Amino acid sequence: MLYNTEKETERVVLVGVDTGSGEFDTESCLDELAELAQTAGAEVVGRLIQKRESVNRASYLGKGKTEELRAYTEFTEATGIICDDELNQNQIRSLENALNIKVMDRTLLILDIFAKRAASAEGKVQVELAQLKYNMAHLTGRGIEMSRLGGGIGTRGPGEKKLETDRRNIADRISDLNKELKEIENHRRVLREKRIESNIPVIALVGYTNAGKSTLLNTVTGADVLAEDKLFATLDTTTRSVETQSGAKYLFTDTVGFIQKLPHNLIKAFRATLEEARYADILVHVVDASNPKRQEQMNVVYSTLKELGAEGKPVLTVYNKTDKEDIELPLINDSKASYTMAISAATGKNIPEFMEKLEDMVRSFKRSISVLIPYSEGRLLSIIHGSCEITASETRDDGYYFELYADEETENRLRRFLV
Ligand SMILES: Nc1nc2c(ncn2[C@@H]2O[C@H](COP(=O)(O)OP(=O)(O)OP(=O)(O)O)[C@@H](O)[C@H]2O)c(=O)[nH]1
Ligand SMILES: [Mg+2]
Repeated sequence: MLYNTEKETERVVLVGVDTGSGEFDTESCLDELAELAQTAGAEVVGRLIQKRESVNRASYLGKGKTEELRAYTEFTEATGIICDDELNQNQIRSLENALNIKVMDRTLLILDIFAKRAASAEGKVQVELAQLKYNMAHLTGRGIEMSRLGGGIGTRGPGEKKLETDRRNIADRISDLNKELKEIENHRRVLREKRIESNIPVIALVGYTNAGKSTLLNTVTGADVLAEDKLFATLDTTTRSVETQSGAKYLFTDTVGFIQKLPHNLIKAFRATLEEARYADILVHVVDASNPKRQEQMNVVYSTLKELGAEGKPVLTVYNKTDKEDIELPLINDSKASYTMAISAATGKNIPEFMEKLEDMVRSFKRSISVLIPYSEGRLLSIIHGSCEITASETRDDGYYFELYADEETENRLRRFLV
């Protein structure tokens, strides 16, 4: 079989159905789809929206609209279309037959971007698994060969490798990948347990894609995580430790951004990565305040957190990018958060206040106590240094004196020495 190795830019028409429901209006869904398409390397040459009560189960669009789309794709010399909703097999086939060009959907596009960006072994396994499951569910035999192997977007496996297309081999590969993923998850669990044992508070940065999570991580920790004006710049979790001005230690974890209609297979495949938020002590919800759809994006973040079982954690919401001029005011308090504030990760505006607020929140699960540890109990010092925030210390005749913030468990262990 011949493969097209030339890197021709795919020219795509974006297609949506406006049913009048959903968090976002259809135009802004397509705006986002356009960004996704550009991120994947395609050129958007037009868009078409059909208003109808519901999506057509058999053909996505109605008959007349499909005909209009055919004329439009010819006129714009499009090489493909991207539909805003995940298409079923029948819809793909029916559109392909009518249009004779490549038919893609939002899910495929996101998978393609993820495939391009996956860098770690874990990320690659997760993406390939999600892609193969997508292929299994959507295309059988002819479908894959006919429509997907022509080069361009929507065809890439992780690291530019060719995706398995034979149905039987796909099943084998999926089972291998699942095993690999199990091992990776175990490894991650061990790391997580170590972290919990160390008793250092874990802060997870969550938020819509492109909100500025990685920029905030870099600003706060001096890390060097890729931050880009692209959707899904971050695919792997990065954890960095930070020491605050007052000497408290925290672990900051950057995570994959959320997006509306995040493909379910991807959520499943990326569960281990996304789940980091579940094990955090505090969630920092980073919002792009300059985005006109910020409220809708916040809602998506909360519903995704719910799906991941990470709801109910203490949340600190930060309206980011407030250095920009076109911010719509007022920035209302996020009712789901314990506290809301405005910052700029890029310029550093309000970052010291942000760190102070975090410290307050961490301390609010800890109590301030004073202890006098006799010299004979020196082994307790490692517990104190490891898991408490020390605000004052002194060497006295009868032992070591500390004023500190301790969690309940540590307080119980130190109970005998309270002063
Ligand atoms: N003006 C301004 N731009 C910012 C600020 N914070 C981040 N950005 C820009 O916003 C874009 C996205 O930032 P990232 O830090 O990559 O966003 P992210 O949330 O990690 O995005 P993903 O990893 O793609 O989910 C980059 O171009 C940043 O330079 C800010 O405070 N002000
Ligand atoms: Mg990022």
